[in-house]
Amino acid sequence: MYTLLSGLWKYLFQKEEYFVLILGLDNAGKTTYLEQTKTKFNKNYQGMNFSKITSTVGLNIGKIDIGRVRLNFWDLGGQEELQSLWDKYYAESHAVIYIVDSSDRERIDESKTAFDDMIKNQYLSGVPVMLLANKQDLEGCMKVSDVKTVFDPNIDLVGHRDIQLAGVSALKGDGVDEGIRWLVDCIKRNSIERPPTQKEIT
Ligand code: G3D
Ligand code: MG
Repeated sequence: MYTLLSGLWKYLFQKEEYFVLILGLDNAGKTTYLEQTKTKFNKNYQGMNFSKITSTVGLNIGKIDIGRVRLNFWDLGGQEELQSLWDKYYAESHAVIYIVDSSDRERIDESKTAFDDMIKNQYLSGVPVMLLANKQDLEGCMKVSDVKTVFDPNIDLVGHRDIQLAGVSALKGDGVDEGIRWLVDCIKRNSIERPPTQKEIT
């Protein structure tokens, strides 16, 4: 009886809590993407004025609930000197969203190098990765297929995990909803390897 009741209690009041890292070079659009995600998934979230977003020095956090899943986001600063902090979060993370500025051809190789460093890290082994070619709304930006060409060569570093590349506009919100839902499915699939923490709804 106790098991039954506690099972019911869990079903009604507990969420499965996961942690998602948002990585990429500075100016890629990470904080804009987080704000857009919160705006889309949190009914009561008013959202901040996108033009007020300033460069992230420490860490932005945010959370959304999708059914019984709670995603906690960590949006880390992308400047070179801050990239060394990324790996402190790897062991605790259930997924990575890696954001590329498709309008910045000059830094695409730099972004790829940072991506390779991230993806080969043993503490992220098997963790789902969503690679986003952001700023697709800008005329003349690299197309998703161009970004794919740059990011493809070291695909063997990726290992056995769910990974997808998609085009988005964090500013306009295009592609945000579908991407997050894809990621939730992947996170759930990988939850035997990386279980969630259980949390009571507050
Ligand atoms: P970061 O957190 O990765 O450093 P930000 O990046 O979210 O602070 O965004 C950096 C700049 O890129 C911002 O412009 C922001 O408005 C812009 N940006 C982010 N996503 C998009 C997008 O999808 N399309 C376009 N056109 N711009 C985007 P400012 O001018 O404020 O520096
Ligand atoms: Mg930022």
